[in-house]
Amino acid sequence: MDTPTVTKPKEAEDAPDLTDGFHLVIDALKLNGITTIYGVPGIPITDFGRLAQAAGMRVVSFRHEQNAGNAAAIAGYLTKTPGVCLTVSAPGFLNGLTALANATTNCFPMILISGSSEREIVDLAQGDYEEMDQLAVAKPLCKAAFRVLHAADIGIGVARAIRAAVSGRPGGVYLDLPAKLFSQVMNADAGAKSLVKVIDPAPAQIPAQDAVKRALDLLKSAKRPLIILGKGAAYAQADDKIRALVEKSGVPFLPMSMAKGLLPDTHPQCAGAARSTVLQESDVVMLIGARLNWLLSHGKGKTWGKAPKQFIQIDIDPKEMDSNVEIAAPLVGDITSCVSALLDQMGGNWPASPSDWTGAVNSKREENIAKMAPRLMKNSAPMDFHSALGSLRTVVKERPDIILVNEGANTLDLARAVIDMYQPRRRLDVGTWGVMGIGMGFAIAAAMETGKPVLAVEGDSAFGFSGMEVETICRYNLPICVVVFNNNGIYRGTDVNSGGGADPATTVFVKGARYDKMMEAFGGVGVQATTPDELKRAVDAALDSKKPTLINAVIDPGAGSESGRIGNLNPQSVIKKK
Ligand SMILES: Cc1ncc(C[n+]2csc(CCOP(=O)(O)OP(=O)(O)O)c2C)c(N)n1
Ligand SMILES: [Mg+2]
Repeated sequence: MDTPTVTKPKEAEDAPDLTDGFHLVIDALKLNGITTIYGVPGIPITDFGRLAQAAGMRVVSFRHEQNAGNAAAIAGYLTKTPGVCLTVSAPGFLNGLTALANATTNCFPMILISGSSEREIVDLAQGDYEEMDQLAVAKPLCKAAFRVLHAADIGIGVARAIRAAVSGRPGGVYLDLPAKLFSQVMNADAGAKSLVKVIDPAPAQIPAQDAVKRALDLLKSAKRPLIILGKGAAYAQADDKIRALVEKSGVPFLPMSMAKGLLPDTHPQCAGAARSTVLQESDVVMLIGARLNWLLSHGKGKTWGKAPKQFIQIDIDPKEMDSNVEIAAPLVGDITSCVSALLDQMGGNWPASPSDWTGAVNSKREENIAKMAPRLMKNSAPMDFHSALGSLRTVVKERPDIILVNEGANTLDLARAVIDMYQPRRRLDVGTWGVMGIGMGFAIAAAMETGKPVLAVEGDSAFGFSGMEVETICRYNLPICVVVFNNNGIYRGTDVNSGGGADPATTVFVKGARYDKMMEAFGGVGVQATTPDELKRAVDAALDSKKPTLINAVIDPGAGSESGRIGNLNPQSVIKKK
């Protein structure tokens, strides 16, 4: 094909090629392998989104920044490349900030890029459009925060954001881009040279050999050893090595929620169904990418029983050690390097785990599984949590590759216990904060980043926090099946207003609501399911068709318990309830 000849006017030929802030940010992201942006458009970043799309990036528009931020965060978790969320100034920035803080708490690498208003006006508090000192607001809530004022610094600014997000313990980074920066012009050659490709953004951190030896000596001395896998272990993508370590040691393992599936929940060493027993009775506990925070009762108290405990902890952050209890064998380094070093030093004839202990754990596990089995098989209407989850458990067993997103209270705690996972990084949930609202953002990014079908199991309250994104799911035609566990409220749908007035109780919603109609409003498939059989058929159809689907699963409003399984954290009034 002939190349058309374009005759430029003489002045244009002499003029140097130019670039600007818009293009430099796009080029800097692309140079570092970032190809997707999750966000909401508006001043001053509307054209940035358009230009990024024109430059071949995937720019995914949401209905609310918090959901875009959650999408970016989980994209970072799934890919080990920072997920990027793009927002407008002040209110858009604040909407995204919850997701940034949540990402930081959960160690997900994410960059929140927000446009901001005129520095001169903001700093003199003269009342600019969407005025806010966003950098100052973001700083305490994320791992690092940067502002770029000159186009020539965009390359460095983006590079710093990327490295801060993924190196060491990953987390959220804020990048403040004032409106004026986008239209700043510079010579295109100088602009290209100013960009930085981040070399080795998350360098390996090799553990000290004596620390490895100390850890192994302690593990070998154990009579009742336990390995706890956290989502840090899942994030590491060292799946084969971790499996080799667990199997070579023969030690029972307990997966934290998002580490489920790192080794299958049906693995003979999995102690998930004997959680209380192993926490109480173990004597040496090796934590791999799991923190001793509230989710593990801080490593002490009733949950951990009376038997004296010694901890081995693998973590990339030295400050994590002794955060709650003494760590007898700290192993500081990245998980891949630490697990490799352990495997190397274990050698070829590591002793089997004491069989009286593994035998006791196994029989407890079998006993608990047998106890739960009949509850999962009831085919009744309305469903209770167990019978509905029994269906979904079969779906995941038959389709172990799908991604499960899960939030709610009973809907979360019971799904975690009932639905076995078989593959790594297939369970995405409320994480360290137990935050509601991650559902649709996580589901959308999981579908986009992995191309796999997603099953989002949502409490009716939980779903409400991001429910408007069903439009986004339909707009991008994503293979997402949302199941709303509709029990008419938060925890239960049966509370009454104890003041006796006309207002409903604080925890109940409209009775008999039809969430399935929301999906239909945007062209997706809506289904009402009242029995476990109907539920299973509808989910299978959705996953087969890959069509955006929302199933309103009718759950007995009286079936749930207060705060799911963490009701003990509720403070109690000394004055008796009426
Ligand atoms: C951002 C946020 N707001 C509020 C809460 C408190 N909260 C915990 S669970 C929950 C909803 C539980 O109801 P639902 O999702 O319907 O689950 P169910 O127990 O009914 O299955 C709420 C509001 C929270 N965890 N996060
Ligand atoms: Mg509910």
